[in-house]
Amino acid sequence: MLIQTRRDGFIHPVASEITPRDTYLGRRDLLRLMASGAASAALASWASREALAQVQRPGKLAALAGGKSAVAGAVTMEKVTEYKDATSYNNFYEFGTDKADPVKNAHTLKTSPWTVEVEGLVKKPAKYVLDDLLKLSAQEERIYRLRCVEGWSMVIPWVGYSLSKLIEKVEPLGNAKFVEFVTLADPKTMPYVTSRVLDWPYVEGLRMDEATHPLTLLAFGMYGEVLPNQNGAPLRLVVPWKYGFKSGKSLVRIRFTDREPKTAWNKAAANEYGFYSNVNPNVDHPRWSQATERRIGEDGLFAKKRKTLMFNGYEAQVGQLYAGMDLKKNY
Ligand SMILES: Nc1nc2c(c(=O)[nH]1)N[C@H]1C(S)=C(S)[C@@H](COP(=O)(O)O)O[C@H]1N2
Ligand SMILES: [Mo]
Repeated sequence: MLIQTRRDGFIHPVASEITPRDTYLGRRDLLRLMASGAASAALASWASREALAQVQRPGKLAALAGGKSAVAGAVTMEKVTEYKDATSYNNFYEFGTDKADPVKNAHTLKTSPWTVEVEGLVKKPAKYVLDDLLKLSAQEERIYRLRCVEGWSMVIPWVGYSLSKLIEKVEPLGNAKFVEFVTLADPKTMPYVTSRVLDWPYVEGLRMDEATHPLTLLAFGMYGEVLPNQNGAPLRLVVPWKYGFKSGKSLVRIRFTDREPKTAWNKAAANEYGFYSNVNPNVDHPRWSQATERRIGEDGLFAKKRKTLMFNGYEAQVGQLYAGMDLKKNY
């Protein structure tokens, strides 16, 4: 995600958001560049990522049923991204705006006790403790691509169950049209929620049919283990056909509403981040193309970019949700 801040009425790109070099240079390329002295800053950042990438793994997920998903399209045969890459190159602005910040800083997040409030236009509002949510439905593994609007992607074996299982349980009212997802904003454990980069808490939203689509995953783990803090522990959303930012991390409130929720990125830059945010190679971000993507782990200087697929490759499953909509207007 690229952020902009408003000062004196002007919009400035934030310097740290210019893609750090370690994200597009492979290690060998860096070593070569280092000989020229040009890459010391990038190398420092790479080295700290490498060191921290010996991440302590949080351990087994007790509730994991173990089976692969039966939901159509939920398992890809593509090569899975390495664990160390998926857990050390993150966007989680509550812990800093650099990709290497969350793995360094998110250890302060306290994931227990944890409750999630489900409220708004539902017959059965409820406050769930994490254990009850974990047990609400059988968990399964789904291997989804996650593509960031910044132009990189990963393939991750997530663990969880369809959000629709929780939605069925609380019985939305007929006038519920949207679901708002509110994430934790705790200044004591999240160093950046005192900054002004976003209007905290980080909020996301889906239309009701998107939220109840079987591919929309409430995730508690990845790689067969508990979610690492930097990836959104103890629970997050994964909406595989939308840009990564629609997949809110560390959820604390799920609210059913009749109005389109005001989402964090839309509030920050409405012309750049619309409500829908479907992965769409035909609609450029105002400042760069969305036609291709770089797969994390394949990021050598000369690595070929991949063509971005409509709806991130999930068109067969979700295309009909947008039939008749102008996807240039509803970006
Ligand atoms: N609470 C919260 N959720 C968030 C974000 C964030 O900054 N805060 N970043 C989003 C963005 S821009 C992306 S690309 C994905 C990244 O998920 P990952 O770090 O597990 O790859 O998380 C999304 N969810
Ligand atoms: Mo993102």
